[in-house]
Amino acid sequence: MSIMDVKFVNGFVRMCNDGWLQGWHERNGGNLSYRIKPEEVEEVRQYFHEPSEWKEIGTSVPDLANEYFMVTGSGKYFRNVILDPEDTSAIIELDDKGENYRVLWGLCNGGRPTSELPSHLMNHEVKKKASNGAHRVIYHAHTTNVIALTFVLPLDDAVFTRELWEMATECPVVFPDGVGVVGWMVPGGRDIAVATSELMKKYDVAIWAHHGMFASGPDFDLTFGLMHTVEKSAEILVKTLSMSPTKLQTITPQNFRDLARDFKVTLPEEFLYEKK
Ligand code: 2HA
Ligand code: ZN
Repeated sequence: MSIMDVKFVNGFVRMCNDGWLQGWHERNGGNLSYRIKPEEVEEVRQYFHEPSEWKEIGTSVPDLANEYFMVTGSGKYFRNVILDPEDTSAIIELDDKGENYRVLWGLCNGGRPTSELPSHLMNHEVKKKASNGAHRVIYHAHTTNVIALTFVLPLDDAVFTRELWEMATECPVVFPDGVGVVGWMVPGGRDIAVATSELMKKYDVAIWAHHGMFASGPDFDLTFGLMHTVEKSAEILVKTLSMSPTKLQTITPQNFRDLARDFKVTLPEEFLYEKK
């Protein structure tokens, strides 16, 4: 028996490797976090070492007090997670105020949790509330085609949502709430965490201009699938724009309304505007 036999640990490691294989994690790019269920904490407790010192998160997440997370490590490479999870990732615990964390497992050669820990935890806090506890995974990736689009499309939620929806019929079914966009900001700190978590109240996807994407979901399959679907749609848009600045035909607002009716999803009218 090893910690890799625990289902959520295995799922976490597999997702890191899947992201690496997609080409979204050059060098130490990207990070992943999972809010561990209480019964899952008991499955891994036997592997915990002496807790580290408490350290500041850099922001305050009171609604996550005393929760446990599995996170990737700062400066660690996604391509190495599958080879050595205990070096490249960690299980952390938050204190009773949600202001400090300590490491209970992993980062065995030293280091710290992801540099984007404030964004991850603030997103978890928002999505835990918005989903009545269902969402557990926050994933940040450097998705090539979405990044490319942030140079040529206006940094506007409605424009990104509509253009991405039009690129594949499944898109409005997979992300019916749309996507949010944050203009360029310094990564790693509280300000970008606040801006991102504000968008996460409304969306499951937030795009960081000229940087990448954040996705939230209840489990590894749905969250990876969401990232994959948005990025694939962006790839189709990049190809389409590369062939021609205009479309000869597309999915129309009425097509989206018909789809919404048959697939029983609600598509906000704010994204079904008439184009000029
Ligand atoms: O290097 O992706 O945003 C990790 C990151 C920072
Ligand atoms: Zn990044």
